[in-house]
Amino acid sequence: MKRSTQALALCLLAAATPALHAQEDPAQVSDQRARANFARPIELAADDVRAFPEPPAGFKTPRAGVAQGRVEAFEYDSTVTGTRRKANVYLPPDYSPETKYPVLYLLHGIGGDENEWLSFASPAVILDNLLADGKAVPMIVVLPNGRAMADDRAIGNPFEPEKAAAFGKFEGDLLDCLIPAIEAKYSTHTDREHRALAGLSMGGGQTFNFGLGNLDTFAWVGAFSAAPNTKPPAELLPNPAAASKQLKLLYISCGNKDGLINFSQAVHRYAKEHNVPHLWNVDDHGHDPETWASNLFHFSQRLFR
Ligand code: FER
Repeated sequence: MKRSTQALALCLLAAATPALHAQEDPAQVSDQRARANFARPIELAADDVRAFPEPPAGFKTPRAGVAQGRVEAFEYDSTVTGTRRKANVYLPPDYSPETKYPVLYLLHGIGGDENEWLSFASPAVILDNLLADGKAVPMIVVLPNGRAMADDRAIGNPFEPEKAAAFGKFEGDLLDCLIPAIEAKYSTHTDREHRALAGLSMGGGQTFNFGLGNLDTFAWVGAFSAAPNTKPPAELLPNPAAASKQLKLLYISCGNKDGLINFSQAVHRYAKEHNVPHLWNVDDHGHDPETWASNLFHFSQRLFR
Protein backbone atom coordinates (compact mmCIF):
# COMPACT_ATOMS: atom_id res chain seq x y z
CA MET A 1 0.00 0.00 0.00
CA LYS A 2 1.30 3.50 -0.81
CA ARG A 3 2.15 5.58 2.26
CA SER A 4 -0.61 8.10 1.53
CA THR A 5 -3.20 5.35 1.07
CA GLN A 6 -2.03 3.73 4.28
CA ALA A 7 -2.39 7.02 6.16
CA LEU A 8 -5.87 7.53 4.72
CA ALA A 9 -6.91 4.03 5.74
CA LEU A 10 -5.66 4.68 9.29
CA CYS A 11 -7.55 7.98 9.43
CA LEU A 12 -10.76 6.31 8.30
CA LEU A 13 -10.34 3.60 10.90
CA ALA A 14 -9.78 6.23 13.59
CA ALA A 15 -12.91 8.07 12.49
CA ALA A 16 -14.97 4.89 12.62
CA THR A 17 -13.81 3.82 16.08
CA PRO A 18 -13.17 6.62 18.55
CA ALA A 19 -9.81 6.44 20.34
CA LEU A 20 -9.63 3.84 23.08
CA HIS A 21 -9.68 5.09 26.68
CA ALA A 22 -9.72 8.73 25.70
CA GLN A 23 -12.58 10.67 27.23
CA GLU A 24 -15.11 11.48 24.53
CA ASP A 25 -14.95 15.23 23.85
CA PRO A 26 -18.53 16.53 24.34
CA ALA A 27 -18.19 18.55 21.13
CA GLN A 28 -17.60 15.28 19.24
CA VAL A 29 -20.48 13.34 20.76
CA SER A 30 -22.97 12.10 18.18
CA ASP A 31 -25.26 9.15 17.67
CA GLN A 32 -22.85 7.82 15.01
CA ARG A 33 -19.93 7.85 17.43
CA ALA A 34 -22.16 6.30 20.09
CA ARG A 35 -22.99 3.47 17.68
CA ALA A 36 -19.27 2.97 17.06
CA ASN A 37 -18.58 2.97 20.80
CA PHE A 38 -21.30 0.37 21.42
CA ALA A 39 -19.85 -1.75 18.58
CA ARG A 40 -16.35 -1.90 20.08
CA PRO A 41 -14.97 -5.44 20.32
CA ILE A 42 -15.47 -7.01 23.75
CA GLU A 43 -12.31 -8.70 25.02
CA LEU A 44 -12.74 -10.35 28.39
CA ALA A 45 -9.80 -11.09 30.69
CA ALA A 46 -9.70 -13.88 33.27
CA ASP A 47 -10.72 -11.53 36.08
CA ASP A 48 -13.66 -10.00 34.19
CA VAL A 49 -16.14 -12.16 36.07
CA ARG A 50 -19.03 -11.84 38.48
CA ALA A 51 -18.37 -10.74 42.04
CA PHE A 52 -22.05 -11.26 42.86
CA PRO A 53 -24.87 -13.53 41.69
CA GLU A 54 -28.10 -12.23 40.22
CA PRO A 55 -30.34 -10.81 42.97
CA PRO A 56 -33.11 -13.06 44.30
CA ALA A 57 -36.41 -13.07 42.40
CA GLY A 58 -38.69 -10.22 43.42
CA PHE A 59 -35.91 -7.93 44.66
CA LYS A 60 -37.36 -5.00 42.71
CA THR A 61 -41.06 -5.80 43.18
CA PRO A 62 -43.06 -4.35 46.07
CA ARG A 63 -43.55 -7.06 48.71
CA ALA A 64 -46.60 -7.42 50.93
CA GLY A 65 -45.92 -6.53 54.54
CA VAL A 66 -42.78 -4.51 53.79
CA ALA A 67 -42.72 -0.97 55.20
CA GLN A 68 -42.58 1.55 52.38
CA GLY A 69 -40.53 4.68 52.16
CA ARG A 70 -41.75 7.52 49.99
CA VAL A 71 -40.51 9.36 46.92
CA GLU A 72 -41.13 13.09 46.84
CA ALA A 73 -40.47 15.83 44.33
CA PHE A 74 -37.71 18.28 45.24
CA GLU A 75 -36.72 21.60 43.66
CA TYR A 76 -33.65 23.77 44.06
CA ASP A 77 -32.14 26.89 42.55
CA SER A 78 -29.10 26.33 40.39
CA THR A 79 -26.46 28.98 39.83
CA VAL A 80 -25.03 26.72 37.11
CA THR A 81 -28.12 26.63 34.90
CA GLY A 82 -29.77 29.81 36.22
CA THR A 83 -32.98 27.83 36.64
CA ARG A 84 -35.00 26.04 39.27
CA ARG A 85 -34.21 22.36 38.88
CA LYS A 86 -36.06 19.17 39.79
CA ALA A 87 -34.97 16.02 41.58
CA ASN A 88 -36.75 13.09 43.21
CA VAL A 89 -35.95 12.14 46.77
CA TYR A 90 -36.53 8.74 48.41
CA LEU A 91 -37.05 8.88 52.15
CA PRO A 92 -36.84 5.55 54.00
CA PRO A 93 -39.80 4.15 55.98
CA ASP A 94 -40.36 6.10 59.23
CA TYR A 95 -38.13 8.96 58.05
CA SER A 96 -37.74 11.22 61.06
CA PRO A 97 -36.18 14.69 61.36
CA GLU A 98 -34.85 13.47 64.74
CA THR A 99 -32.46 11.06 63.00
CA LYS A 100 -29.61 11.93 60.66
CA TYR A 101 -29.39 9.91 57.45
CA PRO A 102 -26.62 9.20 54.96
CA VAL A 103 -27.36 10.15 51.34
CA LEU A 104 -26.85 8.36 48.04
CA TYR A 105 -26.91 10.55 44.93
CA LEU A 106 -27.96 8.28 42.06
CA LEU A 107 -27.48 9.39 38.45
CA HIS A 108 -29.20 8.44 35.21
CA GLY A 109 -28.09 7.75 31.62
CA ILE A 110 -27.83 9.94 28.53
CA GLY A 111 -31.50 9.67 27.57
CA GLY A 112 -32.86 9.96 31.09
CA ASP A 113 -33.75 12.47 33.76
CA GLU A 114 -34.73 12.49 37.45
CA ASN A 115 -37.47 9.92 36.71
CA GLU A 116 -35.36 7.36 34.86
CA TRP A 117 -34.40 5.07 37.77
CA LEU A 118 -38.00 5.12 39.02
CA SER A 119 -39.19 3.87 35.65
CA PHE A 120 -37.22 0.60 35.51
CA ALA A 121 -35.83 -0.26 38.96
CA SER A 122 -37.25 1.88 41.67
CA PRO A 123 -34.54 2.45 44.26
CA ALA A 124 -37.47 2.90 46.64
CA VAL A 125 -38.62 -0.70 46.18
CA ILE A 126 -35.08 -2.15 46.14
CA LEU A 127 -34.21 -0.31 49.37
CA ASP A 128 -37.53 -0.99 51.10
CA ASN A 129 -36.98 -4.72 50.47
CA LEU A 130 -33.32 -4.64 51.57
CA LEU A 131 -34.24 -2.71 54.72
CA ALA A 132 -37.01 -5.17 55.58
CA ASP A 133 -34.44 -7.98 55.30
CA GLY A 134 -31.94 -6.09 57.47
CA LYS A 135 -29.53 -5.84 54.54
CA ALA A 136 -29.24 -2.08 54.14
CA VAL A 137 -28.82 0.97 56.31
CA PRO A 138 -31.69 3.51 56.18
CA MET A 139 -30.60 6.18 53.72
CA ILE A 140 -31.95 9.00 51.61
CA VAL A 141 -31.59 8.54 47.85
CA VAL A 142 -31.52 11.63 45.65
CA LEU A 143 -32.33 11.23 41.96
CA PRO A 144 -31.23 14.40 40.20
CA ASN A 145 -31.39 15.52 36.59
CA GLY A 146 -27.73 15.24 35.51
CA ARG A 147 -28.12 17.28 32.33
CA ALA A 148 -27.24 20.70 33.74
CA MET A 149 -28.65 23.11 31.18
CA ALA A 150 -31.62 25.47 31.19
CA ASP A 151 -33.72 23.12 29.05
CA ASP A 152 -32.80 19.83 30.69
CA ARG A 153 -35.72 17.80 29.37
CA ALA A 154 -35.02 14.29 28.10
CA ILE A 155 -36.39 14.92 24.64
CA GLY A 156 -34.99 14.90 21.10
CA ASN A 157 -31.56 13.51 20.22
CA PRO A 158 -29.75 12.83 23.53
CA PHE A 159 -26.36 12.79 21.76
CA GLU A 160 -26.37 16.51 20.86
CA PRO A 161 -23.00 18.04 21.88
CA GLU A 162 -24.65 20.71 24.04
CA LYS A 163 -26.51 18.04 26.00
CA ALA A 164 -23.37 15.91 26.39
CA ALA A 165 -21.51 18.99 27.69
CA ALA A 166 -24.34 19.58 30.19
CA PHE A 167 -23.55 16.23 31.82
CA GLY A 168 -20.06 17.64 32.56
CA LYS A 169 -21.49 20.89 33.91
CA PHE A 170 -23.54 18.91 36.43
CA GLU A 171 -20.45 18.63 38.66
CA GLY A 172 -20.80 22.26 39.83
CA ASP A 173 -24.56 21.98 40.12
CA LEU A 174 -24.25 18.85 42.26
CA LEU A 175 -21.53 20.15 44.57
CA ASP A 176 -22.53 23.80 44.93
CA CYS A 177 -26.32 23.75 44.52
CA LEU A 178 -27.98 20.35 44.92
CA ILE A 179 -26.06 18.93 47.90
CA PRO A 180 -26.41 22.12 50.00
CA ALA A 181 -30.12 22.32 49.15
CA ILE A 182 -30.70 18.67 50.12
CA GLU A 183 -28.77 19.08 53.35
CA ALA A 184 -30.75 22.24 54.19
CA LYS A 185 -34.13 20.56 53.74
CA TYR A 186 -33.57 17.01 55.02
CA SER A 187 -32.07 15.58 58.16
CA THR A 188 -28.76 14.33 56.79
CA HIS A 189 -25.24 13.67 57.90
CA THR A 190 -23.01 16.16 56.12
CA ASP A 191 -19.61 14.47 56.06
CA ARG A 192 -17.98 12.56 53.19
CA GLU A 193 -18.37 9.19 54.91
CA HIS A 194 -22.14 9.62 54.78
CA ARG A 195 -22.32 10.59 51.10
CA ALA A 196 -22.32 8.18 48.17
CA LEU A 197 -22.38 8.80 44.44
CA ALA A 198 -23.48 6.21 41.89
CA GLY A 199 -24.91 6.12 38.43
CA LEU A 200 -25.56 4.21 35.24
CA SER A 201 -23.83 4.76 31.91
CA MET A 202 -23.48 8.54 31.40
CA GLY A 203 -24.20 8.74 35.14
CA GLY A 204 -21.52 6.09 35.71
CA GLY A 205 -18.99 8.27 33.90
CA GLN A 206 -20.14 11.27 35.95
CA THR A 207 -19.72 9.14 39.08
CA PHE A 208 -16.12 8.25 38.22
CA ASN A 209 -15.30 11.84 37.27
CA PHE A 210 -17.06 13.69 40.08
CA GLY A 211 -16.79 11.00 42.76
CA LEU A 212 -13.10 10.19 42.42
CA GLY A 213 -12.46 13.87 41.64
CA ASN A 214 -14.10 14.95 44.91
CA LEU A 215 -13.14 12.39 47.51
CA ASP A 216 -13.45 15.12 50.13
CA THR A 217 -17.20 15.05 49.36
CA PHE A 218 -17.88 11.36 48.58
CA ALA A 219 -16.39 8.28 50.25
CA TRP A 220 -18.60 5.73 48.44
CA VAL A 221 -18.49 5.54 44.65
CA GLY A 222 -20.36 3.17 42.31
CA ALA A 223 -20.16 3.26 38.51
CA PHE A 224 -22.45 0.93 36.54
CA SER A 225 -21.77 0.45 32.78
CA ALA A 226 -19.83 3.73 32.61
CA ALA A 227 -20.05 5.63 29.31
CA PRO A 228 -17.28 7.24 27.20
CA ASN A 229 -17.57 10.44 29.25
CA THR A 230 -15.32 8.60 31.75
CA LYS A 231 -11.95 10.33 32.15
CA PRO A 232 -8.82 8.22 31.57
CA PRO A 233 -7.94 6.21 34.73
CA ALA A 234 -4.68 8.06 35.43
CA GLU A 235 -6.68 11.30 35.53
CA LEU A 236 -9.33 9.74 37.76
CA LEU A 237 -6.79 8.31 40.19
CA PRO A 238 -3.65 10.46 39.94
CA ASN A 239 -2.75 9.57 43.53
CA PRO A 240 -3.80 5.96 44.07
CA ALA A 241 -2.43 5.73 47.61
CA ALA A 242 -4.35 8.81 48.78
CA ALA A 243 -7.53 7.66 47.04
CA SER A 244 -7.24 4.23 48.64
CA LYS A 245 -7.16 5.84 52.07
CA GLN A 246 -10.18 8.01 51.38
CA LEU A 247 -12.43 5.53 49.59
CA LYS A 248 -14.79 3.49 51.73
CA LEU A 249 -15.99 1.70 48.59
CA LEU A 250 -15.19 1.84 44.91
CA TYR A 251 -17.66 -0.37 43.04
CA ILE A 252 -17.33 -0.88 39.30
CA SER A 253 -19.71 -3.00 37.23
CA CYS A 254 -20.51 -3.71 33.61
CA GLY A 255 -22.21 -6.37 31.55
CA ASN A 256 -20.01 -8.70 29.48
CA LYS A 257 -22.22 -8.02 26.46
CA ASP A 258 -21.82 -4.24 26.65
CA GLY A 259 -19.59 -2.69 23.96
CA LEU A 260 -18.73 0.10 26.42
CA ILE A 261 -17.08 -2.36 28.84
CA ASN A 262 -13.57 -1.26 27.87
CA PHE A 263 -14.12 2.03 29.73
CA SER A 264 -14.88 0.17 32.98
CA GLN A 265 -12.15 -2.41 32.32
CA ALA A 266 -9.62 0.41 32.00
CA VAL A 267 -10.53 1.85 35.41
CA HIS A 268 -10.62 -1.60 37.04
CA ARG A 269 -7.22 -2.59 35.56
CA TYR A 270 -5.60 0.68 36.58
CA ALA A 271 -7.06 0.42 40.08
CA LYS A 272 -5.85 -3.18 40.37
CA GLU A 273 -2.36 -2.32 39.10
CA HIS A 274 -2.11 0.58 41.57
CA ASN A 275 -3.57 -1.33 44.53
CA VAL A 276 -6.72 0.74 44.88
CA PRO A 277 -9.19 -1.62 46.60
CA HIS A 278 -12.41 -1.98 44.62
CA LEU A 279 -15.19 -4.37 43.71
CA TRP A 280 -15.40 -5.40 40.03
CA ASN A 281 -18.61 -7.08 39.00
CA VAL A 282 -18.90 -8.22 35.40
CA ASP A 283 -22.31 -9.77 34.90
CA ASP A 284 -23.91 -11.41 31.87
CA HIS A 285 -25.93 -8.42 30.71
CA GLY A 286 -25.62 -5.85 27.98
CA HIS A 287 -26.14 -2.11 28.33
CA ASP A 288 -29.51 -2.63 29.95
CA PRO A 289 -31.76 -2.02 32.98
CA GLU A 290 -31.21 -5.57 34.32
CA THR A 291 -27.55 -4.91 35.09
CA TRP A 292 -28.34 -1.48 36.59
CA ALA A 293 -31.05 -2.83 38.92
CA SER A 294 -28.88 -5.76 39.93
CA ASN A 295 -25.85 -3.60 40.67
CA LEU A 296 -27.88 -1.05 42.61
CA PHE A 297 -29.08 -4.00 44.73
CA HIS A 298 -25.50 -5.14 45.42
CA PHE A 299 -23.99 -1.65 45.81
CA SER A 300 -26.65 -0.16 48.10
CA GLN A 301 -26.42 -2.95 50.68
CA ARG A 302 -22.68 -2.29 51.08
CA LEU A 303 -23.11 1.43 51.76
CA PHE A 304 -22.52 3.28 55.01
CA ARG A 305 -21.35 0.30 57.01
C1 FER B 1 -21.32 7.38 23.68
C2 FER B 1 -22.06 6.22 23.81
C3 FER B 1 -22.97 6.09 24.87
C4 FER B 1 -21.48 8.41 24.61
C5 FER B 1 -22.37 8.26 25.66
C6 FER B 1 -23.12 7.11 25.78
C7 FER B 1 -20.60 10.42 25.47
C8 FER B 1 -24.06 7.02 26.89
C9 FER B 1 -25.01 6.06 26.99
C10 FER B 1 -25.97 6.04 28.11
O1 FER B 1 -25.95 6.93 28.98
O2 FER B 1 -26.77 5.11 28.16
O3 FER B 1 -20.45 7.53 22.67
O4 FER B 1 -20.70 9.52 24.44
